[in-house]
Amino acid sequence: MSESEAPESAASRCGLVALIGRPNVGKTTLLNRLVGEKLAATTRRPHTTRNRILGIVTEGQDQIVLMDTPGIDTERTQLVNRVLNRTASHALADADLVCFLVEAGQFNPGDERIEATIRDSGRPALLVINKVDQFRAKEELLPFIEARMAAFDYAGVVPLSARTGSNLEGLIAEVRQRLPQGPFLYDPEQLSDRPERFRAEEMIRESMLEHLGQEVPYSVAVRVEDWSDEPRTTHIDAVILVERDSQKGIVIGKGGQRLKRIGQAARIQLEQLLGRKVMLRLTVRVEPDWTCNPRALRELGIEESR
Ligand SMILES: Nc1nc2c(ncn2[C@@H]2O[C@H](COP(=O)(O)OP(=O)(O)OP(=O)(O)O)[C@@H](O)[C@H]2O)c(=O)[nH]1
Ligand SMILES: [Mg+2]
Repeated sequence: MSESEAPESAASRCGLVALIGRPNVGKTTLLNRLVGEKLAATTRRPHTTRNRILGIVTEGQDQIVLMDTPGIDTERTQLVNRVLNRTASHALADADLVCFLVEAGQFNPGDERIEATIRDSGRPALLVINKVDQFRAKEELLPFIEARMAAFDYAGVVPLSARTGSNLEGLIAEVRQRLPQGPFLYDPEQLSDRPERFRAEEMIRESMLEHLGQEVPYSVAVRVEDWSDEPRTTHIDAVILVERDSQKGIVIGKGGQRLKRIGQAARIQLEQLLGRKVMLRLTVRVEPDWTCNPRALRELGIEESR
């Protein structure tokens, strides 16, 4: 910290905290919980998160800037996956502290590779053991923790449940202790670096993934094309992008029924987000092989900007 900084910032602490882990371990659920608002989509499916998303938690003199990241999957080689992995590793490089999320009682080769990457990064890391609510044999958690501590010198271990919210305060306390001194990076009122439009796209995408079976892979994207706030209602036009005609048919469903349900569920979430009535119009468009196209990835905001 430079000596010219205002004295009132001298006591404050602020740090970048990366949420890193395999797909589907609950990183975004944890982010939304810690911030107290739904910032980004969470689903049962792996590869839900596509971008680095900041969530900001300010308590007293401390500001925690959480970086949610796409789940790291080193087995897939498709362009979109390479981009997602890169986004996660850049977040790791920028972090003051890493929260390495794993699922209680599970540690597979994917986790091992991520642990090795964290070790190589030289960043201090907390092992965050999520989903303890569904881990019945709680006494088995101890050997699990011991094995991890033997493998890597974690700064701390925090078992919690992002879904039920149990022991979130334990994580906050561990993180706060390790924040570097420095001025806040964001206004204390601010919760995210993402505009409402992004959050709206995430809610539509979440609704879509929840209403689709396994037949449409995660290669769907949502883009809000028009947004107008009128006195009583917000009108939102959004496009759902798929890669193939067959996928378009699946998203629309028989007689348009599925698309209608996707829209209804998303509208309810959007009305909660905006606190007003929403008219949502959804269209499905085919953009062939967008997950392999660097330009399309950039246009969708998936190729990161640092
Ligand atoms: N039982 C239980 N389920 C959880 C918990 N936290 C998250 N989940 C579920 O795990 C699934 C994945 O959650 P996400 O938050 O989308 O996981 P993620 O790590 O962000 O996944 P990617 O974005 O794909 O990397 C969802 O179905 C969540 O509801 C938890 O504490 N307990
Ligand atoms: Mg996620």
